[in-house]
Amino acid sequence: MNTDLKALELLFQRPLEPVFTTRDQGKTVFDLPESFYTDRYRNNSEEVANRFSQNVQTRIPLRELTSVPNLDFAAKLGRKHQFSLFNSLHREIASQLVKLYLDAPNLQQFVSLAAYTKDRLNPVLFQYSYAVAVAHRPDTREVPIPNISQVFPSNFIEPSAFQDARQEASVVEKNGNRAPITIPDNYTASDREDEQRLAYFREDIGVNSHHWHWHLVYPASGPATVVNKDRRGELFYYMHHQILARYNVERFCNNLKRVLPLNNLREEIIEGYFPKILSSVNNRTYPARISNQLLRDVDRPDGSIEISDVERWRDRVLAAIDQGFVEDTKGTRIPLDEKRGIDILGNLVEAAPSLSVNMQYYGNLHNQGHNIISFAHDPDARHLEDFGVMGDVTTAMRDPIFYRWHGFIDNVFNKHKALLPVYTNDELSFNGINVTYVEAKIGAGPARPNTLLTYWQRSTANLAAGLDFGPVEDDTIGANFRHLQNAPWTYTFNVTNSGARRTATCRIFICPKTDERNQPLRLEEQRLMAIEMDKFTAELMPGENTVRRESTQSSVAIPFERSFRAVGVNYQPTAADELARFRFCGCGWPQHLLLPKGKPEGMLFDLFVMFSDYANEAVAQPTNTPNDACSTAYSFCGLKDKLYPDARTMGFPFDRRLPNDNLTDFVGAFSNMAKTDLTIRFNDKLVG
Ligand code: CUO
Repeated sequence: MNTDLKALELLFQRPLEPVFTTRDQGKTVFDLPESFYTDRYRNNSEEVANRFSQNVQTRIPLRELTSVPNLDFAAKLGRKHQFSLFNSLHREIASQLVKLYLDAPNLQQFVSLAAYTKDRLNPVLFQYSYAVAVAHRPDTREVPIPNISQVFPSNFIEPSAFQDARQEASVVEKNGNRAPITIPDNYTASDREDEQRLAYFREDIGVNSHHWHWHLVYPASGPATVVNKDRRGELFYYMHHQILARYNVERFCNNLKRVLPLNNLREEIIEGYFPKILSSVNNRTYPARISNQLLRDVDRPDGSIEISDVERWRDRVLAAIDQGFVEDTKGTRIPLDEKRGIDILGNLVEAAPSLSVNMQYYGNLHNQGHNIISFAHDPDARHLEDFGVMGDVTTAMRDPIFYRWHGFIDNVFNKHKALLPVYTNDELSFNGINVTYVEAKIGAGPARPNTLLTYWQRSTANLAAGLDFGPVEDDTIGANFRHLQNAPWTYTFNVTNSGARRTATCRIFICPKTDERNQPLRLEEQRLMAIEMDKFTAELMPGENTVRRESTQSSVAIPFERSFRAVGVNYQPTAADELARFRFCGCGWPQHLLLPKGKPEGMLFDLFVMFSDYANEAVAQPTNTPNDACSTAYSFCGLKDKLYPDARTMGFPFDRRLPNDNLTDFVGAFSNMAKTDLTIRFNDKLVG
């Protein structure tokens, strides 16, 4: 790897330490031009440089900047302030910064610019904007972007465990055998709090880093090349819709009823949440929200929001949905039709300023909801408290209120979808294709078909990239934590093709059959909680076909190693294809949560499969470069630098109303579909 690319990689390490400190386990240091030192160190830059040069093996010289940027635009966000992508001011600052990085004329200047700006900006703002730039510059494709949990581990780890890490790091010599630190299983609440039953899902490190990664791949603000991606508004709807479907099903598994969408911002919020994690920038705990908190207007130095604003935007968006069109700034009506309607709505509801058809009128609904909720504990800043976890994409999914707010947002989208025509037979069928058998079975042995297993597992992930304290010059501090796991399985489908060879898209979903009280669900309820498990193309030869697919190949999930990739040069493969795989790979649902937990006594689901005609669904890509090796979780994350690979609307066929009342009739009416009962059994033991 050339030294510029290596320099970029090293700039992700030790986010809170000055740029002149050593990186790469003390082996590497940057040779900085005098002008790069901030005022604090400028007078003794030589001494500082010497101090960090001992035992160094590699020095990476950085060039002078051809033009020194004016960073005044970022001055409003102090170095010790929390940074939030939901805050319009912060987002605007990040957007300018991303533009600055993308505009750097060449790789050397980009490296210098990043190194120069790093210590002059809020560290989270820097890491975010820098990661967006690295992900989008054509000359930085080989640079792996570390997982956010590795850059800012304190946002993910219970602080007492964090303290253990400091101790372990200072006591045990580097390269000695440091014990992994253990994150306790249930640390945010006791079982008096019903919502605690879902803590394993909400506080999962993989879930939260997926969410952060998704918003990194699909930022709402910034240069058009970064923001204006194919179907990003629709994907905003769909990725969050699937999170809600999964969360609701997960609630059934734990005998809790569906999420109550937060339709009324004037009602007390029943759910309290005490996050017990530390802010990375100022070492304070994220503020808590007590139970039965009332939301109030926010009036703070960096922005005001009135609840009535949010209500007005909500009513306008809902009215537009009822009317079937939105109006742009010139008053032109844009229909919310079957294909583009959801994409327009996604960008308008989120809202992405440059993509919303009329931000002035439809406002900033989703983001400002996050903000009002995140300041519930101190809406006018009289206690000088920062935002709670809802204010940050890194941490929002930990809080039960996330799902109530996004439940409301999802309902808005679902209202639009429910007004579209029912799918017709033509749209749903695939003539000549008959699915005769469906099975999901664990492993190759004699396991019982259609019974899948979940259990607890403890794993260790390396979170050392962000441990920038004390004398650590090592990168081997592991965090050991418990998470749900599933036993891998194989799908088998038998398909008869009575015509010529066809290419099909195979779509696999699981739908809950009953609610938390064991009452059967109607198809209209089931379809809104249908969990996408996989989607892939299959060749169907004339006659009998057997289609097999492994659960680990899923188009929604990424493997554990990718959710928790170790970073740093030691881990980096050298072969080109391996290196490609190592790139920006963190977006994707964690494989260990691919399957809902189920119940100890077994919980019944419908396993649904549909083969549809790929000829109607194929997307012609503008270039025929092969897919990026990381583009495997394309259902949720799209393909890197390409168009979304399925021309159907996301969630097809469950995104719209269906012609039947129950799933059995629906599947019975179409030979290209089939279903079977699937049992998910949860073994309440720690395995492996
Ligand atoms: Cu992902 Cu609200 O959009 O958190």
